[in-house]
Amino acid sequence: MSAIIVLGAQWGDEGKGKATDLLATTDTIDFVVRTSGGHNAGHTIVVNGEKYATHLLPSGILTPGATSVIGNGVVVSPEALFGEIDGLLARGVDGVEERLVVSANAHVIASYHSTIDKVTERFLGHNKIGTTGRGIGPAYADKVNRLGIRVADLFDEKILSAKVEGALDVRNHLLTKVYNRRAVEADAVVEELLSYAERLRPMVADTSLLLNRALDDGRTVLFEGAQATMLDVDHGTYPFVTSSNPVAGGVCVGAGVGPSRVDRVIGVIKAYTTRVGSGPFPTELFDADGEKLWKVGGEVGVSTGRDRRCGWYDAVIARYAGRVNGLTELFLTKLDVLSSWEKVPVCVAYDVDGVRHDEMPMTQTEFHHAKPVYEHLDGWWEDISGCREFEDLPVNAQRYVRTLEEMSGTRIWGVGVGPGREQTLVVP
Ligand code: 2SA
Ligand code: GDP
Ligand code: MG
Repeated sequence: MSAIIVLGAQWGDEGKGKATDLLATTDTIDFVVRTSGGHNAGHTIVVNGEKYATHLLPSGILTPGATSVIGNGVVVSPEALFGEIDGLLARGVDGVEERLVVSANAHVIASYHSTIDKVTERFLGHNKIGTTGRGIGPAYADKVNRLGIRVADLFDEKILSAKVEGALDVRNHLLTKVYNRRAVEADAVVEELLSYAERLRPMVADTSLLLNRALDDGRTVLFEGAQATMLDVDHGTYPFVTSSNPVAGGVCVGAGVGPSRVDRVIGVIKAYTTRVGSGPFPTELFDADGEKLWKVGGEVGVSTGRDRRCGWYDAVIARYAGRVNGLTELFLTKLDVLSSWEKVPVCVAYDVDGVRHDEMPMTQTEFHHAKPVYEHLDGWWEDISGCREFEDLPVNAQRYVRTLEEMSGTRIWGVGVGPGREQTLVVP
């Protein structure tokens, strides 16, 4: 039995898609499972120079022989799901629907959720979260408010109509009275959701049962995180977070698998830091270095095309992610982006109003005031994208990895030196 969690250790876009894909192609992985978030995610996989992006689908959909699972903790837009499936089929990826299983208990994102997401952001103005506008927050809010629609509801028109009407009683009040928008018609929503039901039906199952049985049978299950630790609704930079729990504990909830079954928890972390959307970011750069990281790293959102904010590596965040997730390993990506700096600053602590914090401050107010305390590590000039062994790296790049490992408190098992599947080194 082997259950492996791959999750984001920073603010997302660390290269989880590549890490998942790499594991799925080097080990025999039977199931790749999404457990939180929805089509707000954007995971890039580069296979033989060809680029794929998955959003709602697990990256494992590109691995022949692996079954992809959308767990109960995910919020599913049927429109986005079939759009993504059709996109892959059009590119010649075979058997997508046959290799996909969707939890009957996953919640559904309907068009009114994205409408509410977008108007709420407009209403918030300068205080906006910078969401992807995909309806993620409103769908999770309905779930917690017990106003949600679950995948299983699409197969019973009577129940579906009653639930949509119940949800819209509440949501239309907000739309018409607070946001001054037109009410959403329940019939149109029901009709739209029913239009997906027959195509969806063969994929729907009790995914918790499926995964637990698979683990009982000694199969290997890879849980692919979406978003990241610092975007977690409990452990992230609240309220500038997504509305789910991307941390390791959330994986168990979102899959219906107990924590005692998990063998490895791998945190994917960039050799620097990025963030998309609003919220505090202590090591953010507003100078030529930030511009260079953005440009060389190609830091543009995979789902929305938004520019990502860039900054140096933050070891305080790495330690925090190690702690709240119980990380067993780190996978360090994009080391190649750092070639050609004389010195590379790394944040080792924060200065909060004159007080040094070696660990994450307790409150968000303190975190908003955190100024990075840097150590400056020696850089390197060589292009490392062709390196395939750790020893092939320039000495200063090796030292950078070893120092990050020490500062972060978690063993680094792999390093990415380019977007391709093969551009990876194993750290001895
Ligand atoms: P939401 O839409 O409610 O989840 O937004 C809330 C916050 O979560 C952030 N968020 C993300 N951050 C990084 N990457 C994400 N996925 C896409 C990508 C993002 C894109 O892979 O590039 O294309 O813009 C992602 N999804 C959500 C979001 O920026 C808000 O800060
Ligand atoms: P995810 O959301 O964590 O799966 O990450 P994204 O796909 O949103 O963003 C990561 C980006 O970095 C993608 O464009 C990847 O192709 C790219 N990438 C991943 N690992 C590496 C690496 O080691 N080096 C470089 N240069 N790019 C990488
Ligand atoms: Mg991403």
